[in-house]
Amino acid sequence: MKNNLRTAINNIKNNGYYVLKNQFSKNICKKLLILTKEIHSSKKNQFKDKTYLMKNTDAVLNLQNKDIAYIKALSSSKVLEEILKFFLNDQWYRSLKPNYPNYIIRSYAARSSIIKMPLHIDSLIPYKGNEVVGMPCSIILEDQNLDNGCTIVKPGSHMSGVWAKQNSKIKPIISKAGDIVIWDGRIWHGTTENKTGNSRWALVSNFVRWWVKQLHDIPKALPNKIYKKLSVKEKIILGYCSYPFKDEFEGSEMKRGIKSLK
Ligand SMILES: O=C(O)CCC(=O)C(=O)O
Ligand SMILES: [Fe+2]
Repeated sequence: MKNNLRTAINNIKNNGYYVLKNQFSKNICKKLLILTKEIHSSKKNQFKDKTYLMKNTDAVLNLQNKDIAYIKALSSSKVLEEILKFFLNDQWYRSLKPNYPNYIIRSYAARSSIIKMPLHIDSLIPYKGNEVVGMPCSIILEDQNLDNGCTIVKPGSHMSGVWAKQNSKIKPIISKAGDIVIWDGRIWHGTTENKTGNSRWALVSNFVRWWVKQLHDIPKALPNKIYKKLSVKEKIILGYCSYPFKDEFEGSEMKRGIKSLK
């Protein structure tokens, strides 16, 4: 295993998070930032039912439906793919070779901080043990610091087996545009308040095991013109090899291989 991959994996195991530095060029970050700001301020971004954690933030949901560039950003970092395969690939998923991912994304949204985000976990339940069910990733589009709503974590809390407690001693993650911040979904985390009046955009995806329910019906909703541009790996991570069939006449295998893809 390469040194940088081993360092990332050990940090995630021990502390619950890691920052992958310089994964995107300034140019790509700028393009994604402009695109995100445009979509966010357009009428098309009005949506229903903002959740507890998202109601007080600026957000664009389901980035995979908006522009292929968001999907290419998710799949372009080789080291990220190796980390995710290490933690999230199901070794009993035999119809895909181990060099393919078999994990999927649960959600993919752009987020800019306003008020502080309460400490929470993304893993749906807290539990102890070595198996990881989900790993959120934040592609940083604007430098983050204590004043503009950076991500904060309680190191080691992924192993606590309990729900996040507010007023915990936290560590700010100071990151730069182009970095990817990745964490074990069990870690207690949130953000500081953004006091600057400027935006703090990041693209937050939640990578999960193939059997976790997606926030929206990602395979059904993806525009065909975007589907046509996807690689096999991208189809897998959006859920096309493992979404539930309608009934037994459509099929019964959930862990499908690439031959099942249209
Ligand atoms: O925006 C961030 O830094 C954290 C986002 C987050 O924790 C979430 O969306 O669940
Ligand atoms: Fe979160």
